[in-house]
Amino acid sequence: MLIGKPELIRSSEITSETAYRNRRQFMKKAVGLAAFSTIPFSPLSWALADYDIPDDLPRYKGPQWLQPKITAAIRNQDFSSGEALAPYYHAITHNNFYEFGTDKRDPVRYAQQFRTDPWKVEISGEVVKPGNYNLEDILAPHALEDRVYRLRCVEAWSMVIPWLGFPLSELIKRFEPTSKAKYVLFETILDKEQLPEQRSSFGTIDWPYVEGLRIDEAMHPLTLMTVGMYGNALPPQNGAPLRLVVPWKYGFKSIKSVVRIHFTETMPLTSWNKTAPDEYGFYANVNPLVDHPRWSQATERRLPSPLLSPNIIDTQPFNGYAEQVASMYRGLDLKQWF
Ligand SMILES: Nc1nc2c(c(=O)[nH]1)N[C@H]1C(S)=C(S)[C@@H](COP(=O)(O)O)O[C@H]1N2
Ligand SMILES: [Mo]
Repeated sequence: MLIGKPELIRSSEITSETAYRNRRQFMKKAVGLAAFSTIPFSPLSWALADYDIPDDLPRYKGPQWLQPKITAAIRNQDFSSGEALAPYYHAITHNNFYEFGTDKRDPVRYAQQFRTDPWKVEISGEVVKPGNYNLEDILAPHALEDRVYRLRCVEAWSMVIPWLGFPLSELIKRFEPTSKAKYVLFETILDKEQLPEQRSSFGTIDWPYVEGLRIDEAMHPLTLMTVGMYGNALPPQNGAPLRLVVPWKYGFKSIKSVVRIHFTETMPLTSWNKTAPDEYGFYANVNPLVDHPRWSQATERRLPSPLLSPNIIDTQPFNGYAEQVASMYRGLDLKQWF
């Protein structure tokens, strides 16, 4: 079981500039070695957790009020697989955020002026305490954790990313869902002025982007609400200022720039499921045995993956999190409920 008593270390103690510089040489070696290492909690994974962010790349600071939270973030060593992290450059320049365009480079190109503060989040539906809250107030009681997760896109590429966030379950409990709250729906901001693709008349998605989880999935300790990555605030292209991360599901479930969390009794219609129901299911659990109608899901390209010598690895059931999550789907036909 991965979810145990976490070994708590202040994230800031090991992500400072000087630490980064001192360890840079050692890290380079460690990154090379780690590709061949499968030992989960070895000293290697410790070294890898020190994020290699080249000086010429932006670090997203986020609003002033978020800084103390980021600095105080605790590194949760239980969520470190020993796999090489995606270089920061890849994580912030190879994105799916269709509101900014469908090309992988569109989000980094067009999202830089996106306004992420002030930001409101509406909590609605089957909860005792609905309301329209400032993000700062939503986050106030939650300490941030630094967790490394695999992100597996339905397009068969993947990255390993260190997130800064807190369990969604902690947030949900505060708003007291009623007994009718069987599903949770998440909605991305709708803003034609700022999001070019929402103005386009031949887009594929019916905006706003919506996603959903069953309440037990939403309450699962792996399900993370994130506000940062690589020890910094979330870049706009990665879903600033508030983004869901559900590591055992295809990436499209990890909805970005969330403005609404809504509790319902019935299974919500979600964006990709509405767009192409034969290709994208509600559950979208990573499953190497159920192929996409147009391509295999048995393997994935782990980024970075050079075109001429692609880094192809086997896809794992539930993206490698089966031990923690498979029991939620006992009795469910995963071929039918893909
Ligand atoms: N609002 C919104 N959220 C989204 C998407 C999107 O287009 N719009 N794309 C999804 C898909 S398909 C993936 S793979 C991940 C990509 O996250 P990344 O760009 O941080 O790697 O975001 C998901 N969240
Ligand atoms: Mo994706």
